[in-house]
Amino acid sequence: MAQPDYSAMQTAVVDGDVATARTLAEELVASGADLLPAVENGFVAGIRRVGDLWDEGEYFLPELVQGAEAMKAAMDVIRPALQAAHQQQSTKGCIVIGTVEGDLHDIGKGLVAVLLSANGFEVHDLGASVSIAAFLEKAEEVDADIVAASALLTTTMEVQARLVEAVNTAGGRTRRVLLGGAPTSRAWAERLGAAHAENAIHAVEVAEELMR
Ligand code: B12
Repeated sequence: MAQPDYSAMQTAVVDGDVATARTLAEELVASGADLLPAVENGFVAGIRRVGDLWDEGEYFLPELVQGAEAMKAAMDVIRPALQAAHQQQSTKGCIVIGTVEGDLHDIGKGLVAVLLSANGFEVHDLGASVSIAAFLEKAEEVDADIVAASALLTTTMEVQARLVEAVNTAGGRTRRVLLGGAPTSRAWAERLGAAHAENAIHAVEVAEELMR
C-alpha cells in the first residue's frame, strides 16, 4: 500500500483548495490506509500551519476561513469512514459534546466526537457556540454521563469554567465534565474540578477512565 501523501494534504489545506482536499480525502479512504495518522499528519498539520501563518501575519481572515473550508471538506469525506473503521457495538457511556458559547471553532471538537463515537460511546454533538443552558438541557434529556466542552479562544475558556459550575450545581444526578481545546490544559481543568484531554485519542482514554 502506498504511503498517503501527507504533504499534498497539508498543501491543500494551506492553500484553501477545497476540491483538492476533498479528492485527496476520497483517495485516502479508498486506499484503505490507517485514517487517524493520515488525518493528523496531513490535514490537521495543514490547518495548524494555517494558524502559524496567521500568527506570523502572512494570512488574514479570508485565508483562515478558506483553510478551514478545505479542512472541513476533507473531514466530511473521512468522518463516516473513520467511524465505520473503529465502530464498536457496546455503549461505554453517554456523552454530550459541544464548543462553548461565543466560540465557532469546531474542527477539533468534531474529531473528538467521531473518535468517542467510534470507540463505543453514545455521542450527542451539539455543534459550536452552544449555550450552557443547551448543554444542561441535552444532558438531562439523554441522561448523559459526561458533558464534554471545547474552547479554542482564551476568551471562551471562561465559559468552560461557568459550564463546570453549572453542571455541578444542577439538580439531579452527578455528571463529569471533560474539557479540551488548544489553549486549555490539565491544570486549568483540574482547578475547575473537571477532567482534561489533549487530543482525540487521549479523549477516548480519559472518557473510559471517567466511566470506571
Ligand atoms: C480553523 C481556525 C478558525 C476557523 C474555524 C472553523 C471551524 N469550523 O472550526 C475560523 C476561520 C472560523 C476561525 C475564526 C476565528 N479564529 Co481561529 N483558528 C483556526 C485555527 C487555524 C485552527 C483550529 C483547528 O481547527 N485546529 C485543528 C484541530 C484538529 O485542533 P484543535 O482544535 O486544537 O483540537 C484538538 C485538541 O485541542 C483537542 N480538543 C479540541 N476540542 C476538544 C474538546 C474536548 C472535550 C476534548 C477532550 C479535546 C478537544 O482535540 C482535538 C483533536 O486532536 C487556529 C490555530 C491553531 N493552531 O489552533 C486558529 C485560532 C484558534 N483562531 C484564533 C482567532 C483569534 C480567531 C478569530 C477571533 C479571528 C477573527 N479575528 O475573527 C475568529 C473567532 C471566531 C469565533 N467566535 O470563534 C486564534 C485564537 C487566539 C486566542 N488566544 O484566543 C488562533 C489560535 C489563531 C492564532 N494563532 O491566533 N478560526
